[in-house]
Amino acid sequence: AIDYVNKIPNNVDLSDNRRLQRALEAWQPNFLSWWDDIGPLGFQQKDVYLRTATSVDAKGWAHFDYVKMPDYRWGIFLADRNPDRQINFGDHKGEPAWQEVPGEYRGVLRRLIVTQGDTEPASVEQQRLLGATAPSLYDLRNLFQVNVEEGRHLWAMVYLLHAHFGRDGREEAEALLERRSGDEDKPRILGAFNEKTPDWLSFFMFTYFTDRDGKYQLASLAESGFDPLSRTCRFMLTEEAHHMFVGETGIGRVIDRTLELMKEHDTDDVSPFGGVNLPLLQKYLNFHFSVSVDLFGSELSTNAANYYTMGLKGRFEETRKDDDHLLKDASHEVMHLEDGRFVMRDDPALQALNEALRDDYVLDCQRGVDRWNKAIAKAGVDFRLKLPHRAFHRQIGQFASIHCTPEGKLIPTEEWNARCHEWLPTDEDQKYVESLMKPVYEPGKFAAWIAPPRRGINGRPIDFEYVRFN
Ligand code: BYC
Ligand code: FE
Ligand code: FE
Ligand code: FE
Repeated sequence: AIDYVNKIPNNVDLSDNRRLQRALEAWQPNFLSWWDDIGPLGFQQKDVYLRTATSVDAKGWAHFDYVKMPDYRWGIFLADRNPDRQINFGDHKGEPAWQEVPGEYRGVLRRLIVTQGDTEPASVEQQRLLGATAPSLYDLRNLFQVNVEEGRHLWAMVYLLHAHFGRDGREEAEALLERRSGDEDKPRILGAFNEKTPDWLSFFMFTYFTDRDGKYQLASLAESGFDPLSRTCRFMLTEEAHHMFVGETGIGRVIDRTLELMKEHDTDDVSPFGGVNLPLLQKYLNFHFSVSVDLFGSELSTNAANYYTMGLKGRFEETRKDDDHLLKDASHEVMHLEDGRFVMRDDPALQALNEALRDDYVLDCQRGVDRWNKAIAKAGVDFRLKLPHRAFHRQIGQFASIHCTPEGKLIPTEEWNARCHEWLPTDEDQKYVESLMKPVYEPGKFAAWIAPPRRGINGRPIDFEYVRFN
């Protein structure tokens, strides 16, 4: 059960550890002032119909009620401990899972936790202005639900830093509140988290593609031999599912509305009617997919091999895989560029772990694209959305130095410069999307560019007052 009496809600018996409790209570006001400075603009004093965790088991952990965001009970929730848990891969396979940080891996583990933690507040910063242009109260509420949960994910990592990394950990926890998304001097650590999320189409793409990186990274960290990290990631994953739901259904609803307008006006070009054309949607998809695949790191990485061998970060669904979980002799097929052509080559599996995780991720991304395409096909429209080639528009890894089309045709830089506007959103495209972003705050009403959802939140009707403008 979760202790909500404590200033910091938790299920880790925080009140038994006075030192830790005091350290976290000292960090808490800094978190709140960060939230106040850079969290959702303009809605801090509104009542929002939010979900709060009441217990960490799969059934009925959620409680829904009106909350003002600064009063959201951010806290520390770890999935239940399995006392028999072992390390399931790498050099320490078969040993009992660590309850404390192994001294020799301290720096590496801290870095992994900091990198994970850094993305959470970054996304809140990126989404700060979106409340001003929400397409409905339903969407506004979903945005804020995602925001408060990303705030809680920061708490999850800060708890680990404070509880297990002493003074270095406390300093890193402060630094997590000091970096800023997109800041020239103090940027967030990973590329995608310094991009802008200026409009709701970007927000839905972000929650579909970038939060899904969260799913795959958290799932890999949930395999960690460091048990507290594993347990906190397991609970975070239950929250992550809603973020990806917001993305998939958000894009699906944009498509539904576009198809409706295409039919109604018997045209492919719905921009005169305030809709999002399918080719424009494809450009947004190309951008968000490419910055998100970058988040998996280089195709071949000694960092990744070390994380695995040390037992710190596993593979997606590690324990379901039927191999030796050491991978010293295993290989993995990786795409390379040779003599101007893309070829598949077997590489050592340990070095190729980033790429293997990216493979899993790309397959998962494809599933939603297939569902969107089904709706498009059903409407009798001859257009299909496609994930771009994985070498398209990359900044990280071996493809960062080349240019190729979304179909995977290598092209020289001059051609890229002349044609990238065909594949990525231009200033004009962004201006058009921005022109659609007019807020709709009347219960049950939706902006003209997006269809209503099939159902409301927690069994409430679609025209429920999800955010109260009191
Ligand atoms: N941008 O050996 P490599 C989420 C750096 S999302 C900038 O290939 P490695 C969320 C790399 O740090 C999940 N730099 O890297 C979603 C390294 O630097 P150093 C976030 C990058 O270490 C939505 C160098 O390049 N969680 O939760 O194997 C909303 C060499 O690269 C990038 C995690 O990422 C990049 N994209 O892999 C809210 C999990 N990629 O050492 C939240 C923790 C690489 O040369 N992180 N670099 O200075 C990791 O597991 C690893 O750090 C990475 C990178 C997979 C990200
Ligand atoms: Fe998160
Ligand atoms: Fe998320
Ligand atoms: Fe996330």
